[in-house]
Amino acid sequence: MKPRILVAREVFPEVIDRLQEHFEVDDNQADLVLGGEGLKARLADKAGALTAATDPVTAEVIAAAPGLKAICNFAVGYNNIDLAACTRAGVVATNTPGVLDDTTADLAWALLMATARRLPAAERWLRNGEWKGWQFIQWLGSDIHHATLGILGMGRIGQAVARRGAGFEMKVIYHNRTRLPADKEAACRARWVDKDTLLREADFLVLVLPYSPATHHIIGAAELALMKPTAHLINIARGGIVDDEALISALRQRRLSGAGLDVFEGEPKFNPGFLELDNVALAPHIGSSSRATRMAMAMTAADNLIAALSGQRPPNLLNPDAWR
Ligand code: 8YV
Repeated sequence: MKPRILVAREVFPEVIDRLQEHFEVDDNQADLVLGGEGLKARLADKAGALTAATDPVTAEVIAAAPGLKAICNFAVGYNNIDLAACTRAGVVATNTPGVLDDTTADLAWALLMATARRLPAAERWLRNGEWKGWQFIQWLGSDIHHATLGILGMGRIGQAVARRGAGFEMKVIYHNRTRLPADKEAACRARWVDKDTLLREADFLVLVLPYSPATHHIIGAAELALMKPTAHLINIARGGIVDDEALISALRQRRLSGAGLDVFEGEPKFNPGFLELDNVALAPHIGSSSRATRMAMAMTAADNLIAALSGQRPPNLLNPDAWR
């Protein structure tokens, strides 16, 4: 008999077809958000699951699934998974690093350019019929070319964001706990600086950090106060890394010029204060959302699950102790 697995969110039919070659699949093509209780109920008789960053794989969920062997996230971030609880229960967990780097870096740039040139507000103004005539001094934005691009968190996606800075002849600085080797710094034309210097010097600060208790509100009122009033903040990482209340206050008072945000605290709900601001570009967590990349993410998660449940070490194993 084939092992039974859950696919917790809607995925492309090709992914379900592939999984059905190996497993008895309980899918969720209706895309109901299962939440903790739903996951507990649907995972109880399963050997594995494909999960999204929206699925809370808590210790309680894991405890309710005695036959569970593998949780394969179709996301690079895995703050939705209690990794320690997985390891204790001998459940392997995997993510999808690499396949979404360029697509997510592209969105960082889309948000950066949108906030720099005030596109969302200008478009709303145009659509509202408020464009009565061209003016020389109208919708003045910030220059991107030759500005300083700052990156907090210099993993694969941070490096992809940095490399794109070359086309705009930007100065690139970054902060990361560990400094990159010289060849990678050279490929990104990036210079390591301490965090305060990064905050003080960046014209565009892009956040690309994983979310954890250690990075909760790593950008709050004190950090925002160090930034230039002409600077823009871009968050493509996770809500909770930024203190949204503090950010709204800085943007409202023009202590910060603008922000481009793909992620929010408590999403899909978010602080309604953002809607009152005309100096933000907002997106509904679509960093990796191109068809090709979402397909690659789901197929990578499927590869991990197929490996894990057939006794092979999954390529993107997060908790080697569970494998042992
Ligand atoms: C996901 C992401 O699409 O990979 C991540 O960590 O944030 C996105 O690429 C999203 O989290 C849904 O799983």
